Amino acid sequence: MRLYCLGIVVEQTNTVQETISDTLVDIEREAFREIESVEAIEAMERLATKYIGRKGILTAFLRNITQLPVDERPSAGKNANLLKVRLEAAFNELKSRLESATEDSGSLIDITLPGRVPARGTLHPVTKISREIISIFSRIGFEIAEGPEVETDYYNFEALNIPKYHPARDMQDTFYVSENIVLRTHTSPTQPRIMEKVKPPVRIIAPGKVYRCDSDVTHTPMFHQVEGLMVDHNVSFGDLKGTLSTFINQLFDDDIALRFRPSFFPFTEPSAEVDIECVMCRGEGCRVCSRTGWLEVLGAGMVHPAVFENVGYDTDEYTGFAFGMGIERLAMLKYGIDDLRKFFENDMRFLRQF
Ligand code: 2NM
Repeated sequence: MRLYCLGIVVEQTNTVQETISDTLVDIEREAFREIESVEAIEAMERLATKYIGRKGILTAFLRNITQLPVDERPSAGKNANLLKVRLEAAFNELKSRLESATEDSGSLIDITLPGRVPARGTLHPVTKISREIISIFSRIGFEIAEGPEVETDYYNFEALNIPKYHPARDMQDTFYVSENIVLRTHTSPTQPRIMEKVKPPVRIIAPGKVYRCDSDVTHTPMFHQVEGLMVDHNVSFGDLKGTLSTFINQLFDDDIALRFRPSFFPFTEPSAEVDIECVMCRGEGCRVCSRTGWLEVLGAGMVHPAVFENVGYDTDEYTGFAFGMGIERLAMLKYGIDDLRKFFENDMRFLRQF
């Protein structure tokens, strides 16, 4: 006798019973192997039709049972029906799994899409130029010093030889927190704080925020300064000139002339205002330098003996120079920014350019 199952003719070499159960086992193994590789509903439905559909393999098997000896038909029919139940369950389970995968497909990650680049910030021009200034002075042996922005009257004024009647002490210029506490009006107070702690040689720059009670087109109540100080045996005005000239040439990446004009600061003697050759017109005269060919960017001088006495330095042994400058002003010149207010507006179109 021959059984036509799985589309192939199974030769009956063993007993009929063995052959039938072998065939069902083969059908089951083949069905589950196929089920495992199905990835789409359509393929699953074709598979269900193939095995348990009206013209399917299992249906054909059941129909052929009549060809078996009568006493073997019940168990063959029972086993075939049990297999049909198992396959139906498997197809149902597979179907719901495929359907939920389809519903979820909106949240599936398409790894072939180009990545989303996170928005990156840029350094503020004040940060950028501050780092550059620090880097230049570091290379010529200066260390970085920092002090508090909320400062005592003593360090902000007294230690720096700024007398009680000095206009800088007026409420119009200084933010007073209380009678003896101010928002520092310059970064200079950092210097007596350091000098009190360390003996010469001293070579420091003090960058940071300063505050003045002043606000118009060319003044903001907070701005940035860098002050420098060098104290040692035999420090001269010539050392000051060389240091500032080196600094300016490196900052503007060019050979730029410097001009020292006599001036006055309570904490230096002699004092000078330092102009640099206009970096816009190279001294020709333009709108930026008000047709003078020069830009005033620094204040400087030899540290006043009164300042040294306040910090306990021996004025017979040591001399020193100091200088100070506004960072926004240097950034405007270096990057060609024409309006101070741009630094504080945080307009992304402006900031992104740095
Ligand atoms: C300036 C101009 C000239 C200065 C002086 C000192 C100190 F503490 F050593 F006395 N620090 N900074 C100084 C000197 C600052 O800014 C325009």
